[in-house]
Amino acid sequence: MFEKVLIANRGEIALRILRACREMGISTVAVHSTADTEAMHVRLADESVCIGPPAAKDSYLSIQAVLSAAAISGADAIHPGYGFLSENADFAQMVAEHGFTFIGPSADHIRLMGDKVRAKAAAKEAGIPVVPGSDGAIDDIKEAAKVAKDIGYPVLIKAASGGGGRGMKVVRNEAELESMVKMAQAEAAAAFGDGSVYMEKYLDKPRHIEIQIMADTFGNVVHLGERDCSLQRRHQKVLEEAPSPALNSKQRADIGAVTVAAISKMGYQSAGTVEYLYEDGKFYFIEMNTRLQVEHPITEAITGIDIVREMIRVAQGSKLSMTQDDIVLRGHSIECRINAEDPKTFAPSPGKVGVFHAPGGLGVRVDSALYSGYTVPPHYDSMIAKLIVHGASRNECLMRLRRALGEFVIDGISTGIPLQQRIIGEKDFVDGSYDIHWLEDLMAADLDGD
Ligand code: MV4
Repeated sequence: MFEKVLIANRGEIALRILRACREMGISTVAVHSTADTEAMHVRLADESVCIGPPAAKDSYLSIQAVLSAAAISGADAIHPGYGFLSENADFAQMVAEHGFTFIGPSADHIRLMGDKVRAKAAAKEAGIPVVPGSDGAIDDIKEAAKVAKDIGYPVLIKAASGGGGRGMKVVRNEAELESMVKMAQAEAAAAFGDGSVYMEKYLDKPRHIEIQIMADTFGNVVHLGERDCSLQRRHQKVLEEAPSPALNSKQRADIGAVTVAAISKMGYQSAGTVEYLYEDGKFYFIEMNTRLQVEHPITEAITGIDIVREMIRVAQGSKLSMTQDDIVLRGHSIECRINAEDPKTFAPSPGKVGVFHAPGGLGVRVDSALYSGYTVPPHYDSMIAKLIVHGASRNECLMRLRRALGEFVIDGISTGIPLQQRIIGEKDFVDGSYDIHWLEDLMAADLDGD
């Protein structure tokens, strides 16, 4: 059993992990940069270690600094949260080599899923449906042209080391193919130090639906249903909901079972998310995330399961505390990400918060490290709060969300609250009929001046 866990993160997710540890009787070590001495995660932790200057590369991303903090504090295990070092396979490996437990999957699984070509091949091999395309990286343009003709244009060129939408190119016809592949390879080599690219059929108007899984070291694997993360802008999720308004219970059970069987075969352990594009009733694997995700609370809301506690349990060698039959999805949940940003230009808006007042009441959860008088530093991600609402039905959830957004007070800085209020008032959103392009189309319509 762990006695002390070091939390290698900051902000709301550091608090989230700290809360799980405290409820389990585990003491906590916060790490922080010199920009975060007044941060809430430092105040709430049992002890804290300063690991460097404000720039993330010299503090939260410094493997050496984090491992030193674990050594001097006598921590048993390290939880990486999301972002920063959470999907760095070398970090996971070094954590283990230095005698600590990494609260997450094995370094090998992180490495496998970090290479999008290998990840796709592994998913396909394990029985997961994938997008038709080149089997592996493109090394012969003639062969690629043949495959493209077979699957039909448009096709999409993706970087093997990309992910998160970086380095993708849509190719509309054969005349463009060679130059686009060469351009994509050059850009990928410059951006990721790996020029390999692969090709897929371009899906025109898909939804982004992801399955949350949990696995222990005894071979037990469960899924906790799906999240619909289609509402995004420039590959940043803005609002997520569970369950997806697009799926029925048979589709949910089917894709859940396929995903669990595949994860079992791979021998994966810890929490993980399998990302799919969903179009015309069919699922296509795109990536797997080997970390705790920002939007995990909506799954916690509809399942009643503490995902962070389960991650800690399986990392210390305990069994999952539930089986698939124990998991019952109840009601509907929506998360709004609230960023410190200009509502029109989306430029980051750090600075000093005046009054901070979070909404509350039945079915309302706010995960945030903000407090009145806190200064949001300019060095990190601009997400400052997550509002998570739960209701018996989607309609109840929407009414509650409208009420809760109206209660929020964050004085002194600009936030994305008005954007969220706008989104949930749109008819398409209320109807649940939106795809991955919907929000950007809505924003573009604004600029066109209507
Ligand atoms: C696609 C796609 C259409 N067709 N693949 C973007 C992020 C990366 N994880 C995968 N992405 C996409 N892959 C095929 N074959 C469209 C996207 C995509 C997207 C996916 C999920 C959420 C938001 C998105 C926004 C733009 C494009």
